[in-house]
Amino acid sequence: MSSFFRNAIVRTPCRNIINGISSSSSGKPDYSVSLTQHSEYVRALRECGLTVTVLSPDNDFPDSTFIEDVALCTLRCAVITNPGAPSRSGEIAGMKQILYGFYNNVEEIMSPGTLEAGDIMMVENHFYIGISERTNTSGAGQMIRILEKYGFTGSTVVLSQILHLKSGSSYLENNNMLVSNELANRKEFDSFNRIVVPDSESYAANSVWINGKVLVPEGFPVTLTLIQNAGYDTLTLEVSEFRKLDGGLSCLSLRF
Ligand code: CIR
Repeated sequence: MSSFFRNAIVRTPCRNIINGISSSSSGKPDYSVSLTQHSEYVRALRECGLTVTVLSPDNDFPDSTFIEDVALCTLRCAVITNPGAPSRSGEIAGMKQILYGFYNNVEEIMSPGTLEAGDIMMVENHFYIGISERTNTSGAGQMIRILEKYGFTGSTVVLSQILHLKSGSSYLENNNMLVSNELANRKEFDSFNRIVVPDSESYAANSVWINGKVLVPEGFPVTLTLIQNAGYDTLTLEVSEFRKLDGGLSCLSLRF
């Protein structure tokens, strides 16, 4: 059965976004264009039926618009993470109070565990957790124990090239999984119908299923067609400024 989402939390980009972490050579994001792209994103979330809570920009943290990384929001509990990037660890401040507005149960990942929730892909009641430069085995182990307390299960997927697990994969419900080549032949995902994104469009492996629609980044026509051919309604969004910081569509919201 597909998950149905009602809420999203986003954080407006801050002026300091130009100093966000980046491995790309495509230059710094343009702050004002990032604001426009972000408000289009919020509009798309609303179009998918979500009630969107928009948090104020936090100029102390250049990457704070990538709010997906600081919490995991499930249907039964929320978990505040412990980001592995030192410049992002303070982004969790204030999240507890915000999440208690939606949940009775808010758990936390503790050091030495690190975890960024871009590394977590929810597939019904199971959560795949990427072990990456940002998420270590202690963080993943803590997360799995927390999830088990709430009747969920979790397992790890060791990554070598991508930033986060969801930089290279997206679960589109109905057993369909969009994957980049790095993840296409992983035995962990053998049982899924894998839609493989061509290398030239690997960024589009981070697309987002929301209540029957799939949000796809603008400019990746092959992937868009693959998703449409699998039977989905799609919505494309320009996210060039977030891409300059290795961020994708999923990173910009918590959806639950
Ligand atoms: C970072 O390196 O942390 C940010 N510039 C991008 C985070 C992207 N988040 C995600 O994939 N969930």
